[in-house]
Amino acid sequence: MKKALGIDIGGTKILYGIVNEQGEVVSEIQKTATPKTADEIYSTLKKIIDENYDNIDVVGLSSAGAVNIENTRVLSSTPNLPDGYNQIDFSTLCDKKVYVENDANCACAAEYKNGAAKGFRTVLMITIGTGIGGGVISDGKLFRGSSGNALEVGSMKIFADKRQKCTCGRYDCWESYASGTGLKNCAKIGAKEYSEFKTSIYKDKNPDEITTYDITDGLQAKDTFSVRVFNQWMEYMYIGLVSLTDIFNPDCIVISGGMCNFVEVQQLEDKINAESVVTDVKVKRATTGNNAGMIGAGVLALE
Ligand code: BMX
Repeated sequence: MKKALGIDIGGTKILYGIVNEQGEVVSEIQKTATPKTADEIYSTLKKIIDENYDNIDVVGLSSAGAVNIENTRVLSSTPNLPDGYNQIDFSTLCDKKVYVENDANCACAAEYKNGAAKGFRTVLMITIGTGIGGGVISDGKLFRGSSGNALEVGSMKIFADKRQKCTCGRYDCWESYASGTGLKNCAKIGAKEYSEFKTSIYKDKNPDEITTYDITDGLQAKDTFSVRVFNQWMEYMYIGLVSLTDIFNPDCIVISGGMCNFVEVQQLEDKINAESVVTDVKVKRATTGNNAGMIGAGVLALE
């Protein structure tokens, strides 16, 4: 069976391991801090590939950002990625095939091949972290769109009246309401609008300084302000997901990413099935966890 070196380039760490065609990790998983410059990222990747070269057939890279149709470059130039990152031609890293794919598309492939969506046919995967990414597998194939950037769902507009500026510079992107960053934004607005703030454990905090973690901690502490903020956030999550369900008609939706443990999966499933045109969709939490990008990149590179 052929093997890929799967590498997940994250904002803080680069995670890597060898993956087979079944999406199983067949080596030790290793990690190293993500360097701050594009040049250093390139040389770190080169070193990792050189060390594993003799044991692999191909290399798969997972990265946040839009990827070109040839799967050789990351085109986005959002503040999350260092200057020059979008100039890197990853195919020059070695003489074996090097395939780069968006992190959410990789997570979708990983969940389909060997995770929560194994056995389903049409899978919508949403990853909720700093931003929101998405991927769709339709009849076993990743849906890529005309230029390879389908399912950049974090950029989907959910209001038309320019209520909130997104980190990308545009207005009212879904991720500015329903990501980890979105939860912080919901808290900031809620502190001004909800009477519960006056009795909240955070009442003395500057609303601009309430963090995502404050709200998730507040939930555990049953702080009524945090609960209301969280419910509003879940509502934003839901309105995006119900529309995506109507568009893609998935039989399974997988929720992954750093925020997935806080999402009420059963509640989402019940609401989506009650209100979308499509019925009988299963909503599941991802099972490949932090390894999703690495596994998915490997699996896709081997296809
Ligand atoms: C953003 C976008 C997507 C990515 C998603 C989740 C960039 C840099 N990122 O919408 O490509 O899939 O965030 O990324 O353009 P995460 O880093 O929040 O997991």
